[in-house]
Amino acid sequence: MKSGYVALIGRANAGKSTLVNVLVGEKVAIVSPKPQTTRDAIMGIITEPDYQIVFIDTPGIYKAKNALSQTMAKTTETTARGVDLILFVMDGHSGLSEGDIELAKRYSKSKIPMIIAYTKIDIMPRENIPADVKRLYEEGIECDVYPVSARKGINLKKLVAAIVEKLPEGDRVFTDDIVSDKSEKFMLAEIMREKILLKFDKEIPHGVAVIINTFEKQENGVYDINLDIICEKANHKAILIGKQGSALKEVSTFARRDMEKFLGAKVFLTTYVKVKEDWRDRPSLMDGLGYGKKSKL
Ligand SMILES: Nc1nc2c(ncn2[C@@H]2O[C@H](COP(=O)(O)OP(=O)(O)O)[C@@H](O)[C@H]2O)c(=O)[nH]1
Ligand SMILES: [Mg+2]
Repeated sequence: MKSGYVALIGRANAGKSTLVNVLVGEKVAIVSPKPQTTRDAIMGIITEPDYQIVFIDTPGIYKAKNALSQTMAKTTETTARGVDLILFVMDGHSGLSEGDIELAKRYSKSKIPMIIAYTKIDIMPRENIPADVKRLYEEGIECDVYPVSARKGINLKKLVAAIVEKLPEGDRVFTDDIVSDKSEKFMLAEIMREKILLKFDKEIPHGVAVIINTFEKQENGVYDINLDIICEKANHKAILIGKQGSALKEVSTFARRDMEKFLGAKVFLTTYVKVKEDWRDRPSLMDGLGYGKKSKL
């Protein structure tokens, strides 16, 4: 039996969370076209008779601008140190950046084995692939590169086989019915945050945190969910709510539908928008919103 931890490392927006969700076959991490969608290290687990892979999706690598993104960058670094394999995710569609190369070089020199998933090949000319692979080798990054598409499911079996081959022999860490280390409550808050990321632009979604106040199954089988959307500024609150509540109603409807899919039951959802001035720069507030040091791996 092979078993081990695999950290997904790479630029924000490279496609790490999408890849983990597809490999695990269930949504364990939210996805959006905006960078910094993932804030925590999230585990996604595949268990088969002869192997168990515990993926750890990280927030990714980028310049930290505030206390929240500093914590996120640290989460990525700490996660990468304690694993059996690094799965470096590169966005083939947007092309190799100097930052990608520098980072990949650094990780390839560490003692932990590394594999590169070169993703999004469904939306790029295939003839660009060999040039990028050549460039990586020329830069001295001599690990296996797997061109894949998470969205179209291209080459994923080969990628998984390569991962399993590099994992150590060992017993499974998790029982075989578990796909994630996160609670239902965490996923519900994340689903709300995903819908906000998809609808709103710029700083608004990045300044949002979601707190689940109530999560209860009623006797009729319907889940009663009550949550707060915390934003940083009064004018953000106005935008989040929209004209006569239209914006909030729209994102709440999308969130409720996804929550129902996730829970397999009807949901009665109530949402409130509250302001906590500049919470991303205030570590004491971050603790309360679940992004403090205590809540890290
Ligand atoms: N076409 C295509 N888009 C992808 C693929 N993987 C991810 N994306 C998109 O890339 C964006 C960022 O993905 P995400 O998984 O959140 O990236 P992360 O920041 O690295 O976790 C999202 O809009 C995804 O839908 C892929 O294989 N093909
Ligand atoms: Mg992500």
